[in-house]
Amino acid sequence: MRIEPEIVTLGECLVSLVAVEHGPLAEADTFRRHVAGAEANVAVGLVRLGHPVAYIGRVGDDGFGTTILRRLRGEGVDTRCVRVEPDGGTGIMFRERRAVGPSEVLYRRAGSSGSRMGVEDVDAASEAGLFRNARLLHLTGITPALSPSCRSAVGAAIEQARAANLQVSLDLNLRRRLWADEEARPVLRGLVARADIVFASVEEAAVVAGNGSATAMTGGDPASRAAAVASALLDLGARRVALKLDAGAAGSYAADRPAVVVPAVPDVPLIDPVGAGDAFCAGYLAATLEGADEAAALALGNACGASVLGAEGDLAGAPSRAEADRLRRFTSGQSIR
Ligand code: KDG
Repeated sequence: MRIEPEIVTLGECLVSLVAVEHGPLAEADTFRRHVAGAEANVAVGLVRLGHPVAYIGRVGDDGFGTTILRRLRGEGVDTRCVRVEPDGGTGIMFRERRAVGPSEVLYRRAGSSGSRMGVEDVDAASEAGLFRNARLLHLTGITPALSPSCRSAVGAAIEQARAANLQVSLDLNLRRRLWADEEARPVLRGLVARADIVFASVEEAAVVAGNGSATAMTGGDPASRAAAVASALLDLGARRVALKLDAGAAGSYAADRPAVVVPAVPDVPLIDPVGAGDAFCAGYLAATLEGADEAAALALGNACGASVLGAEGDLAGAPSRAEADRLRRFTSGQSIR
């Protein structure tokens, strides 16, 4: 018997080849294969926490597409609306690992099957009944950056979600290797205006919020900067805003009344930070769907993010429910602002 999805998401799932050794990409000669893609990471994170997810997208009819499908299905993600393109190719990314500073990413995804998703994929998902009993549509700012057809697919998914009374969550996930801030800003602002829950780092939120909040980025403590950009996103039309402070290292912030700050899980060994933001979204969304308040949702998000930091790969460290609940105990010291 098929379990109906509670969450629907769409995007490009890629194979990520992650350097085994730390150092610059130019020196990397051995890579390990992982499944990646922000929405897929959130999907796996939610399923591991006990919330059924359906994924909409495309992969090529090649070995990497098979890897992705096996992984998603093995995790229990509903892939009935993932199309395998006979004439396509699965997107690939290469990722170096740095002990210090940000890691470089090399995309090989232009024209990939994932980037050829379009409105017809969303229509097919609707006809398959994916939206009928779901509660939430999760989107990221990566998908509209991939191609005009992907951008239209995101718009169509929001329309389907609205018609079926789903909430919409959006992680800004600004990817500067895919588009310039000037192109991204109006598109992401339009999506923020239609979202119920918006996730972002403070820096991404400032870019999307526009000039006014650039000033807010220069002064004050992290929570005041978070408050400034969160209020800009709320003004754009978002109903709830959850921010990662210092990429999650300083915890997270929700623009509630009053606002809530929950510190990060302390002393987490940093093996691989990529995917931690997606795990944060999964934890926050799971808790929210369970009726938790903002502080509890941030705490579960922080716990899931911390778990991903400790494992190589974009989704490998996403915790089970029991693991997340254990970690959550270390992140409950909330402060109210
Ligand atoms: O959030 C992690 C993602 O960035 C990663 O899994 C790959 O989706 C990805 C991207 O486009 O960079």
